[in-house]
Amino acid sequence: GKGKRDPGQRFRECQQRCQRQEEGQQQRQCQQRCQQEYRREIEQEHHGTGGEETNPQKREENNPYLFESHRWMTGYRSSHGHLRVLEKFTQRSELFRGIEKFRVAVAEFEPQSFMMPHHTDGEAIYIVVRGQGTIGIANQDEKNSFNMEKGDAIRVPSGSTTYFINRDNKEKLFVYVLSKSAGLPGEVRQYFGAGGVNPESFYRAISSGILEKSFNTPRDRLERLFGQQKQGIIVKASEEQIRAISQQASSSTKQIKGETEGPFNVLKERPLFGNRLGQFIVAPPEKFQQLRDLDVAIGFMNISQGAMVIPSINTRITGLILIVEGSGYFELQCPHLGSQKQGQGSSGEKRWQEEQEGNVHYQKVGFPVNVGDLVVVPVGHPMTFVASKGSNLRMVGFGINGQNNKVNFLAGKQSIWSDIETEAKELAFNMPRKEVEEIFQKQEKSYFVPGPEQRERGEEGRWVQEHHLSSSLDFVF
Ligand SMILES: [Cu+2]
Repeated sequence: GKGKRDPGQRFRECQQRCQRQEEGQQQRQCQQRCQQEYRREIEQEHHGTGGEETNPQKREENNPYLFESHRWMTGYRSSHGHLRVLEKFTQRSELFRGIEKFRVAVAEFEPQSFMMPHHTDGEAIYIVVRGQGTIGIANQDEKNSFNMEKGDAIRVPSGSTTYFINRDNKEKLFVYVLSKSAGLPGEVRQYFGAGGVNPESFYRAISSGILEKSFNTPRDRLERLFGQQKQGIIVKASEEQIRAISQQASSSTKQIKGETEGPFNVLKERPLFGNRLGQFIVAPPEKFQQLRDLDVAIGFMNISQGAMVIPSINTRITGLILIVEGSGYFELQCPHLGSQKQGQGSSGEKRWQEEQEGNVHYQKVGFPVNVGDLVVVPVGHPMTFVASKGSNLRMVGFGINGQNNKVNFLAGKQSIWSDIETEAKELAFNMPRKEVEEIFQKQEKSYFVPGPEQRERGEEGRWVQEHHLSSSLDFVF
């Protein structure tokens, strides 16, 4: 039996067990198992213990919007870092057909490490979430390298040979990556020319006769060149090597052939909105040339502990939000899932239906969010984030369809309702004008306000408070 102790206590005991019994990588995996178990219990508690709800596949259909931290797949693992890629969005749900070309990944580098030069068959945008790195980008007749720090973003064109170093000798480097497939939708592959056995170099698959003539070098020497590397995609670099690579790099954006190249710092932008309880900073594609082709915006949001952002909608953007610090609660209202039940009965395959006449229902989808989780915030859907009592909630996101996006607030002083006539409100809510205006004018603040009190006692609230498992990416990845 499960016993009657609360899940939080079980989680802490589970973690302590890991600390006593395991070490290094295994300890981390053990802690991840504790975390998964804890989440499962919390979710079960909330949904009741109906048989269907405990089936993970079923749970995901009910909530395709959350990709928990343990779902990042380790595409490449080595002793000095990882590249973790999220599954294809359409693999999770048909609701994500609109973003099927996009993939996200997180790269983690140990201090003083080097990621092998490679290219991908997709356009990419990199954001440094933590740490200090240097990126090298090489194309025919063109070589650039740039030092990057927290908040720096850079666009890497498809096919460019790219390499990284973490030049700090203490701190890890975390990079959040968006790629857009140029070939098969949602398929983005890495091609390593560098390397040998691990990572496997594609040179090894070139016919040796062709290779010999191309390099003008005997076969046995080439076999040696492409046979030495066995340490994986991220390897340790010496202090001298780090210094040499980062000294050649420039730190700021520069003009090349009329185009700006190099990183720009999103965190230096003026907040789009904010107050002492939170800030939202955006780099829109209108302003940054490098974001224009992909039509992607980059945003950072910080919500102070216990505060929330007033429910709002994005007019054009679908957001791919990575939780980088703290924990909290996310909620959205979805008409697609609201019509799901009718859809299941008639046609087995289709899980949700097109809109039905006069039959709109909004499914509330609410769940705890934690460091390392990815949340998909679909366009047009009302949504909100609440930070837990114990920690600030920090997020970074890519906004697909970034151009001309507006955030429309659904309540508060600066809300869409302040632009709508009293008479229209009177008609809309079938309520005397005095009363309706009184309600709409009651909230004197905008954007960020103190979060709900009942979360200390109430149902969902319990998540928000207790779900403070880990506060840094380090723990999760
Ligand atoms: Cu929906």
